Amino acid sequence: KSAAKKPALPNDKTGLEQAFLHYLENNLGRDLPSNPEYQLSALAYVVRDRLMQNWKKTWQTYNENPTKRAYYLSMEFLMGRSLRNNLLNLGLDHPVKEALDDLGLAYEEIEQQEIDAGLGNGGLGRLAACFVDSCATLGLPVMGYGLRYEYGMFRQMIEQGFQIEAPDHWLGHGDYPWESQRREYARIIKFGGCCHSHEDSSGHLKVHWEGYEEILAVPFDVPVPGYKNQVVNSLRLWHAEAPDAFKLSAFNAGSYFEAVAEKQAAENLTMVLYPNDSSENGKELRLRQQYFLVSASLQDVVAQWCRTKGHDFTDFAKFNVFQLNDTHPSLAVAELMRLLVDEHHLPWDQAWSITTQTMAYTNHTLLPEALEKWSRHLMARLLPRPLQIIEEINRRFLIEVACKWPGRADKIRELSLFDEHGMVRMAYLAIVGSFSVNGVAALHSELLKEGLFNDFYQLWPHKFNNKTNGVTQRRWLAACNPGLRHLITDTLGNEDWITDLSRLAALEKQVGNKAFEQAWFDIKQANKQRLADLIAREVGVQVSTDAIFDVQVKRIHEYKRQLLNALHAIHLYRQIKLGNTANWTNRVIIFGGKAAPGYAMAKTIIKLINNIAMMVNNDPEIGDKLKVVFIPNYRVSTMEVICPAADVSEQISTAGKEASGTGNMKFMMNGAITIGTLDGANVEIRESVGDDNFFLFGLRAHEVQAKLGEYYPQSYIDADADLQGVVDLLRSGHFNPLEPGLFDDVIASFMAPHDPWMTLADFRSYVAAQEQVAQAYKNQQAWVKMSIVNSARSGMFSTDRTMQQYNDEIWHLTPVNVS
Ligand code: DL6
Repeated sequence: KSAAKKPALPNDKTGLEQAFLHYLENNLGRDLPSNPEYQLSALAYVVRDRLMQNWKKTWQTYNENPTKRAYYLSMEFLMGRSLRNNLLNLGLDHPVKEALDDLGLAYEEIEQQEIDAGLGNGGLGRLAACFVDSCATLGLPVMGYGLRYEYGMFRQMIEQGFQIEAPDHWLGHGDYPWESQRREYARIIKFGGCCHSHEDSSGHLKVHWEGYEEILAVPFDVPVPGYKNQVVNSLRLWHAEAPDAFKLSAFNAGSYFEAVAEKQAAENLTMVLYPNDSSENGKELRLRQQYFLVSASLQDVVAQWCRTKGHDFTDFAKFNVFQLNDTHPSLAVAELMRLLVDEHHLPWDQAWSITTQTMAYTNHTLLPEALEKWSRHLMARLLPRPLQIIEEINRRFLIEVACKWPGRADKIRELSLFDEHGMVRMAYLAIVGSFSVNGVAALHSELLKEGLFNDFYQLWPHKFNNKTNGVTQRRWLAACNPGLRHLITDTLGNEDWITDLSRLAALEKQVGNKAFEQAWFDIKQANKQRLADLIAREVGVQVSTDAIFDVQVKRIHEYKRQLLNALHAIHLYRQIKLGNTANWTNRVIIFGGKAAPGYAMAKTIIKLINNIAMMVNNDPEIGDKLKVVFIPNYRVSTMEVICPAADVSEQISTAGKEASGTGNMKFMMNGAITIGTLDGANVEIRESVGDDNFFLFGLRAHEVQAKLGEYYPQSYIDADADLQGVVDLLRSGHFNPLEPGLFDDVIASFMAPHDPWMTLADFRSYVAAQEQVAQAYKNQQAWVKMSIVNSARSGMFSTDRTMQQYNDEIWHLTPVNVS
């Protein structure tokens, strides 16, 4: 109550200026002009104070109105920078800029000092960050739980065209101003040892997990403000430490070096984010990370429950729901059972009923190599008790399977939580233990039901649902595209679209309004200039903003088919060299993205793109007709410059492979036109904008499926002189004169009849769609219209809509009012 009564901190220009100077001078010991790093720290403290006020008020509101809460468990939260977003959501962006202006400081220069919090690989982690933003804006009592990796996603450098990885010690450059350590909520996590069972006095079998090693999970809380609603939710990130007792006993035993080494080993647990987005490599440390996250978070929630309810778990499921972000936290199913059965002595059936009413699982991939499996041996060594619990879950589940399909041993084999090699199928564990299973775009959710999880769908059709992804328009439009923000707000007469993106629909009335169209065009050109400056700075290539900015930025993966785009670049290059340039439209093809360090093919694709770029960009005959650039170290803050500047958004995955995509939504919102296959959320984007405002090409998902086993890449070459020319040029070594054989594997991959990505099958229709793009871009007025329509119809791709659906259909939380 005392917090609520305290006078609010001043948010006017003068008050902010004084607060800034106070921190700069008294806290950091610097006078103006100091360097921009100090300026960033001082400004962050000013913002933090204001967040803290609302944070306390939010906690107080939650505690005074104990309602149901949701917990978003995710191994990744790709937050990026926080300053601009926090200022926007607190409504401080204008006064802060004025205050800094008054002091002769440039806000833009200060914000550049902030290092991205890159605690995620790509789409899945960034989605989690958008989700928590939207939940706070909707006033939903949702807490994020993740890991505080000391090293986030690696820094990518390009040397001689090759990807080089460097560590991302994002915390090492100073303190992270947005976090607060909360040692009082630290938890002990157990690893190793063995289990013993005995009968208790009432004849019940009790299991003891003994001889385990302990690691301390220390939480660091990051504030997540809603948009101008005084709500500040929490993202709790766990950091691993050796517990003090452990250190003391080792030191006392005289094993100083061993003790230090073991302390180091404990802290290694949260040292580094695994940089694989679509394949799991079965590393022990990764399993440790997953269990650490799950156990710490569930213990936290259960302890909070016990503080008010003691050991009475009757209503636990009415007040708590856990959303599992992919299978990475699916051990939560076993861990909640362990806590309820072993530590709170609930009978199995009651614990199972609670668990299966509180867990909800989101699947993010159909790729078989990304479906996690953990070896039973490894689990037995590391997590003996959770493994026993999984075995018991499986035993009971297989009885259900047998009842559904009597006499079908094949079903028992196929649905067992353990595969024929003794690996635990984590997706199956998640499905069996959850009341809700969702995909992340309409097509993806259908494919899950039809294919991958069909048997489970037959068992439990009611569990399956779709929640099409989104992105937050606050970061991905309002904050990153200030020009468009102002035009939209001036045109619509208010900023309501910032919390209700469907309002953008009204922009469509402006199609045909010359002044509006001109303003729209001018903003895009200014954004293109900003990106051109970044390219000049980071890549050393001058690009003209009169050319089409044709952008593909995302993780480098064969299924995303950067290779198809690269073949198109070679095709355009070849056409120019052949003199086929009548009616030409200049184009800049922009790539960006990281390859998993162990993914050789993806790394060679990066090298190929860079070699093509080298050849194209240095040929005077090519000039401005074509430029190819690879922007190094693609991350959230680079996307904030890229997506407002794109004309064309490349979403060209093999149909049926991309679960949703979210970059596609960011581009659309900012007025880029998609060239894409019918894959993931592209399907819904196309439905929203209509066929005239989308460049469609390629095989459909069922066609890809039907071609498996009957795919002959050579036949496409034989039938297409352009493709033949492109492949011949590549094979001739034209792009690798000094590196013979370098691209042989890449060529072999798209020439192979078993190429699952069917790159050559889509080449012709892709080139045709690109020709339409080039012709359409010539008519600037028609292009601007398409751009406006794309943005105006992006309403449903806000995570505000997504989270509303999670809440209406899965969580059923009551929004809070913080005042
Ligand atoms: O749902 C977020 C994001 C989707 O937009 C992408 O289509 C999908 O590839 C990605 N999935 C993953 C999971 N991969 N694994 N493991 O990153 O999720």
